[in-house]
Amino acid sequence: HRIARAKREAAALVGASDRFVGDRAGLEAGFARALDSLWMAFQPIVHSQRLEVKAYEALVRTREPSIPHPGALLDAAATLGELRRLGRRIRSAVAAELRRADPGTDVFINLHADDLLDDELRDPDGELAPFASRVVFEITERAALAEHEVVAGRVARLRALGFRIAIDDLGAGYAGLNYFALLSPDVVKFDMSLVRNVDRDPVKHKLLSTMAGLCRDLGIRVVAEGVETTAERDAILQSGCRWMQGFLFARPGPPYPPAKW
Ligand code: G
Ligand code: MN
Repeated sequence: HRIARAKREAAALVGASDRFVGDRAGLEAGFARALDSLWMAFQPIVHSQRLEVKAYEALVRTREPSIPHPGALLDAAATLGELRRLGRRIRSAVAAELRRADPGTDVFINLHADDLLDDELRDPDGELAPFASRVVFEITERAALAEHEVVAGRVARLRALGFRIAIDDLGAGYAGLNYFALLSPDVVKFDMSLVRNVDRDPVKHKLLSTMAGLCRDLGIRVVAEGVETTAERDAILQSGCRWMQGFLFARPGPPYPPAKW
């Protein structure tokens, strides 16, 4: 019985690795096509009282059907060990847009934890360096960061080059508050899970007000993400957060979508 089970397990393992090898070639080809067809969508970040577009977040998109959304693109890059290549391609695409047509606002760019360890990121001759004073790198608390001293050193170097740092997706349910101490962020973005129905949820409202107050005391700017309704917008304003992003104002689109109210 034990031998039979071992054989079954061995067969399953061999089968699985065969499948992996087959898929890998397909994945590599799909990923290469995704990189070739990569483009950047932009979504406005608005000051919802002054009705001004304050910044744009750059969001990666591809035209490759086998990699239908940014999450799949990041998964493919992680599986293939190509995260840094993807990060470079994204930053290069943003820089190309800024050279082609400069929105004249700040631009927020998502970093993967792995990008922080890429030397290209802190190259003073890098493509984004000329725009450093207007670039804010978003670091999600979803990503596990490397050793904290390493991260702190890399972030300090980015600051020395003039870049700013944002904590992305705060409140999405991952470890988070320690990132305040680690990254000393210039900006904090509240996750849309905190924003959704905040007008009808007193706990979310209290959380947003408290976090917005803490950030104000620390001199950190706050942005509420994923705002979809005017009721959410008004509740967020009441909580003391003025900068917002979401479908209510504009969907992400080719550079540079205007905002509506
Ligand atoms: O993790 P990050 O905050 O970078 O994710 C931004 C994503 O959220 C983008 O893919 C964008 O398309 C999406 N998004 C932006 N605004 C809204 C919104 O109002 N509602 C929803 N459901 N998604 C949004
Ligand atoms: Mn983001």
